[in-house]
Amino acid sequence: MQIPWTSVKRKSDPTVSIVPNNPENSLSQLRIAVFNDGTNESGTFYINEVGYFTSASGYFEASLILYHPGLPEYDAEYDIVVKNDGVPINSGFTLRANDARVEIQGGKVTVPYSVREQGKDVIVTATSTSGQSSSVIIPSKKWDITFNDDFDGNDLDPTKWSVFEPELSYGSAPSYCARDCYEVSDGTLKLLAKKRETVLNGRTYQYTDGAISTENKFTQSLGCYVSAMRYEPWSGICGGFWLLPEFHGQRQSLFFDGPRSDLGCGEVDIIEWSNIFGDRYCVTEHFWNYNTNQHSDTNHVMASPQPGKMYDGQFHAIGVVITESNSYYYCDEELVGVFEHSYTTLNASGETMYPANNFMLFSYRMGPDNDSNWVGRWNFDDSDFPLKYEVDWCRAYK
Ligand SMILES: [Ca+2]
Repeated sequence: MQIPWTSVKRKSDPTVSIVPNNPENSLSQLRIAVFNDGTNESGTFYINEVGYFTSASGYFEASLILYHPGLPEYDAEYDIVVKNDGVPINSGFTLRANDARVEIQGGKVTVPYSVREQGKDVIVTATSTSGQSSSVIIPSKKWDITFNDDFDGNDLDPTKWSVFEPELSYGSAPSYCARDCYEVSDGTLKLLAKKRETVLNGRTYQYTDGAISTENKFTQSLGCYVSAMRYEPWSGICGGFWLLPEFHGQRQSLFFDGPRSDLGCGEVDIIEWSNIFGDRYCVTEHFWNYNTNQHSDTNHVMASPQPGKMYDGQFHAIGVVITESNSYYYCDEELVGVFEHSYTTLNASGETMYPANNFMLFSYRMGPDNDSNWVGRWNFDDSDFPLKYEVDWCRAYK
C-alpha cells in the first residue's frame, strides 16, 4: 500500500501537507505500520505504529521487544528487532554479545543461567554493513533461593506443608479434600483423587481429592515461585499451582490493579490444567474490590508453550516472577504471559495500601461430570483411580 505524501495532513492544521524535507515540519520520512488481525471487517486497517525520521543518512536501531527477568536456573530467551529507518530488517547487520556463552540465532538471543546467575548484564550490539551500530542491554537478575522442596522423603515435610482446607467441599463437587490426599515417594509429590465412598457432614461422597499449601509456614511477597510438575491426561479434574495472600480476617492482596486502585489481586493461578485445554493451560489473576470483597476482574491468558509439553510425560517448570510492576509467567525458558500491576496503591482515604505476603498451594480437584464443569466432562472411569498429579520440586526465590 502506498500513501502519497500530499494526502498526509498535519493533525493540528489539515491545510498543511507533510512533505518530505519540508522545513516547516522537519520530517524527512514518515512510516505507518498497519495491521488487520483478521477479526475486523475486510478492508479495515488499523494503525499500529507511526514514526518519523529526520536523519538524511538513515537511522539504525536495535531494540529489545520485551524485557523479562527469566526463571532462576533456566535459560532466558529474548527477541531483538533491528530497524533501518524504522523498518525492521533481517539482513545487512550482525549481532554480537559481550559474552561468548550467549547464543544468538536470527533475532533470538538466549542468555544461559550461567551468565544470569553472575548478575552480569548482557550487551548485544548490532552492527550494520555500513558501520553503524546500536546496542541493547539485557539486565541479569541474581536470585537467592528462599524455599526448596525436592520431595525426597516418604512424607510431606511438616515444617513446609499442610493439607489445605481438609474435609472441605465446594458446591456440587462430587468429592472433598481428604487428609490423606497425597503420597510422597520416589522423589515426587503425588496429589491423588480416589474413588471411595465416605460420609461427611451427612452427605455421601464417592470420591476424595486434595490440596496442600505452605500457609503459616512459608510466605513471601515479591519474587519467583516455580515448581516442576506433570499431568495424567484427564479432563473433569484440574491440577493447579497457585498463590494466595495471608488471610488476616478478610481477603488481602498480592498486588493491586494499576488503573483501578480499589482492586487487589487475591489469587494468582500460575497453572490450571485439564485435558480439555490441550497444549495450553490457564494463567489467571483474580481481583477483588477490597472495600466490598466482591470478585471484580481477572487477568487471564491461555498460556501456549511449545506444543506437546503437557503430554510428553516430562516434568516442566511452571512459574511466575512478581516484580513491583509486572507478573511474568513461564513454562521452562519460555515466557508465556505478562501482566502489569501496582505494588502499592492509595485507598479512598488517601492511605497507602501494601500487599500481604502470600503462600503457595497445589490442588487436584474434581468437578461434576456435566457441562457445568469448566474443566470438562470426565474422560476417566472407575478403573483409572487413583488419578494422580505429580510434582518433582517446588522453589521460591527473591
Ligand atoms: Ca524431586
